[in-house]
Amino acid sequence: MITEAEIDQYHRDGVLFVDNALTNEQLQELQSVTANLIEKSGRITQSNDQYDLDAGHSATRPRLTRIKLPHLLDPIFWQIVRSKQVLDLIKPLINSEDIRLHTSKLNTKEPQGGQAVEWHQDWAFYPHTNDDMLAIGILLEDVTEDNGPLLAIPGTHRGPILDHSKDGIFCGAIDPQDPLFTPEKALTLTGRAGSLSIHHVRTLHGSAPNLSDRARKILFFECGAADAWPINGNSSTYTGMSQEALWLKMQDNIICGQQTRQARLKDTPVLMPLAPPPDPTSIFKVQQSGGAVSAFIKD
Ligand SMILES: O=C(O)CCC(=O)C(=O)O
Repeated sequence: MITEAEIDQYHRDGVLFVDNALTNEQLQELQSVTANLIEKSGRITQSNDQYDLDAGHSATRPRLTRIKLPHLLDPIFWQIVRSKQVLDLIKPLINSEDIRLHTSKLNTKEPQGGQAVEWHQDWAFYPHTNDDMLAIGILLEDVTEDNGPLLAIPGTHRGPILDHSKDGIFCGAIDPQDPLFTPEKALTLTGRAGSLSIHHVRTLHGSAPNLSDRARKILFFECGAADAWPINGNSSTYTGMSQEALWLKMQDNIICGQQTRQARLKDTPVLMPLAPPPDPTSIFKVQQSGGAVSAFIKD
């Protein structure tokens, strides 16, 4: 069960780390399903709607940056996000009984070079009518300083949304020269497999390349209060849908409680993720095609 001190810490810092959050059985099943999905990716040679391939990918040695929308690929992912272990943590943080999944992704950083994720705020990609939203990051393998841990800067969820554009194009990353960027204050979210991190949708975060000889695999569920409605023009799961498709999808994506027609409006800073980058299909493609300047790799 989450403690009052952890709830206060989340509201103060916009980030929380919970050791050993899953049971051994949950972790082992996630690891085994993930290993199968990665093996299957060996059959493809180009990124598609399930996999984002990394340089050097081959049938015998699959290298991925991401398994996309894993909750659509195997029932275990829904079981985990709806489990008591997860709901007992997120309900008090979102402060709602009605919670909807925004999206899921399983980010893999392959040994010796798995890609960096440049510093960003998730809210810059998908602003909603209110910001009672967060990302859960479940560690599927041990995460250490040298295999590309998630880094997050406490308190940034209470500040502005920094500019995530380059030459007028949304590039999904802040400028490392932004005067409001203070990487020296970042927390490094390392821990044992089965632990998880939670960061608020406005918390500034990123991660360095994987320099170790061990893969780094983190399963992310992004979710929020069901009365947070996506703002048209954002880059969300719901972009470009008919009204009917959107309404059905929102109901399908309910984690607990119900989808409401109420949209709760909160005064939050919003910068729309426009103009769109040439390839908006994943954060890696947004950052590459939008021309993001790396904070991790110096020329
Ligand atoms: O995988 C990571 O280290 C960060 C992932 C992330 O922030 C994202 O995909 O939005």
